[in-house]
Order: sequence, then structure tokens, then C-alpha cells
Amino acid sequence: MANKPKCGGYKMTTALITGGGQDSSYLAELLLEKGYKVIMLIRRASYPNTQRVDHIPEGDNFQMDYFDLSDTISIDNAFQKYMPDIVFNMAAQSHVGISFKVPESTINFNTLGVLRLLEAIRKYKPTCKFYQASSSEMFGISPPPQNENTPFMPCSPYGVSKLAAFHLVRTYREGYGLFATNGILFNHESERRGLNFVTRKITLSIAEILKGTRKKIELGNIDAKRDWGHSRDYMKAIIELMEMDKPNDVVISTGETYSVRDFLKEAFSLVGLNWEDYVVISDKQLRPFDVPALLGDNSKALSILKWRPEIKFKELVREMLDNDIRQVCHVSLKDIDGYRKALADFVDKKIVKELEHD
Ligand code: GDR
Repeated sequence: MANKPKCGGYKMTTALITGGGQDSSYLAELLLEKGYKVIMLIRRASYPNTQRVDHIPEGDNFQMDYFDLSDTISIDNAFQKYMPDIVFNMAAQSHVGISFKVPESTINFNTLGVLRLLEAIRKYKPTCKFYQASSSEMFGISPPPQNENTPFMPCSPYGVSKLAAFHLVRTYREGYGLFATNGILFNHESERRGLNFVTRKITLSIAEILKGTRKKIELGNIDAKRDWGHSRDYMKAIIELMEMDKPNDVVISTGETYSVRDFLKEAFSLVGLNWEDYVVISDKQLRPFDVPALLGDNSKALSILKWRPEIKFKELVREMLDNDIRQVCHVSLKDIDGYRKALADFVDKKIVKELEHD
């Protein structure tokens, strides 16, 4: 296969990853480990947005460049400059709630951006493989479990934008014979998750509560159910998918579902707190329309891939919480009781000192 990485004097496979978020960072690490050359294209931001890949040294095998999914010129330039063998399109306006506030730019990036990439492949390198980060949000209100044959009934501008892109990928695959694959990924999280997704919002808030810098967490629909896996796990699945001989549309999920309420219970119980004492339900966090329940039927993935999901719900919650507690409180989850006691002593002593001072 032309797109398998080659070593020992042969040309390396050049993978172009769009976006520099959670998924792209794990994907870049894994592809580099496998001997690919990786080009990461990111959008310009006024504040540094490369923290997730700052640990990867730039050099011959890993380079970063600017582009924008809404800018055809930047996409054409990137293709002419790097002539990739494989493109992983991970860039998007990825927040479902925010897509109701910026619907037009969501469609522009998430749908027209994919069209621009597919056209660039047709124009510059039709043998280039294309991976599209499709989403379980495309299933919308279709009842669980969802698989590749479930009707798509999206219920947000984001879901619609991803569904239109999904069909563009399918159309270009069938119509032009491109190697274009859709990975239909259910929610996937990690310690690198953006701060405004519900899982990270919860784990970071708990760490801040422990530190004493936060009192409450404001949330919306906590009855929503999601099939939460680990981003790094899922990136392994999509690499395997892209190293197959034929393009495909495949659901990647854990096959388990939990509500946001379950996530709260699990995370708070790990630090010995009752979630109900800290959570405030606010209209501000409610979406006009929300996907009620997602549960991925991953039988197709399990039958065609060697991949298996390794990290399930409880381990995921623990990993994310532990990371945030380390970052915010500078201790690990297992030392949390000692930390709490030390903090209480400190507060007591401070109060005693203040009283003495008075
Ligand atoms: P989702 O993830 O919309 O499923 O999309 P998110 O974590 O944003 O929401 C999950 C569920 O939690 C509810 N919720 C809240 N969500 C956020 N962000 N903030 C809150 O305060 C809050 N309170 C309750 C939401 O209503 C929802 O039901 C993610 C994204 O990564 C997409 O890009 C990806 O395609 C899909 O997962 C698969």
C-alpha cells in the first residue's frame, strides 16, 4: 500500500492533520511513533493554542503550519507545499451548544471545509487518503443503540454540519473513487479535553472546589446520556481504519452509556463529596435542542479491526479528575484526604492567626 509508512531509506508517509485539539495531539504522537511524518495545520489564535503538542519537538518529522478551513487558498497552498499521502480532518467548530450561537460559521468550517479538502485532494493528489471526523451527534434523536445503519436525525447546527460532511465524503468516495473514510466517533474525552465540554468542566470544577477557589458548578441537561470513551484509544482505532485496504464508514464507541448525572456522582464520590451540594442547574447551559441518549453499537469496528476500547467510564473519570487535581491542587487523587486535612489545618491556623491579630 502506498500509504503505509516506510522506513530505511524509503520516502516516509506524510500525514497531514488539521486542527491542534485533544484528538490531533494524540493522533500526532501515535503517528510519529509509527514512523509517519506529521504536518499539523492549525488556525492562528491571538493566545497560544499549541499547549497540547508543545512537548513534541518540531523538526523533519513534525511540523506545524497555519491554515483555515474557511480559506480555500490556505488549503490549496498546504496541499501544494506538503503533498500529503493521508489527511486526517480533525479541525472543526466542535462545540454542539455553541453551534446554536454561530450556526453559519459552524456549517462553513464543518461542511464547506470538508468540501474544500476533498476538492484539494481531487485537484492535487487523488491517491491521498482522507479521514473525516464524523460524529455520533449525527444520530441526534434516533433512539439508542446507534450503529452504521441507524437513521441520522441530527438536532443541532453542529449535527447537521457533520451529517452533510459525512455525505460529501461518501459521495466523493463513490463518485470519484477517493479513499475517503468516515469514523463515526462517540464522545471521547481525556485530560486534554477542552474546558467547556461537560466532563472536563466537572473534573476541573471539582479540583477548584477542593482548592477553595470555587463553590458551585453551573450545568444544563444532566439527564443526557453519552457513550464516553478515551480520545487516545479512539485515535488508535482510526489509524487502524486508515491503514486498511478499503475506505469505510465505522462507528467507534465503548458500547456503554452513562448520564451526566452518573458522571457527577462518580467524580464527586472519588473525593468524598456529594455532588448535589455543588451543582446548580441553569437555563444558560441548556441547549435549544439536545441529543437525549447515545449508545454506540461498535460491532462493525470490533469485527473489522483488531482495536478494542481499553479505557471505560470509571477509569476515564478517575484519570481526568486525577489530572485536574494534580494541576490545580498539586497532589494526586490518592493523597486527597491528606491534602484536605492539611488545607483545613492551614485555614484553621490562618483564622487563629487572624483572630490573634484582631
Ligand atoms: P456533546 O459534548 O455535545 O455530546 O458533543 P458536551 O460535553 O458538550 O455535552 C454532553 C452533554 O452534557 C450536557 N451538559 C453540558 N454540556 C456542556 N458542554 N456544558 C454544560 O454545562 C453542560 N451541562 C449539561 C449537554 O447538554 C450534552 O447533553 C461532544 C463534542 O466533542 C462533539 O464535537 C462530538 O462530535 C460529540 O461529543 C461526539
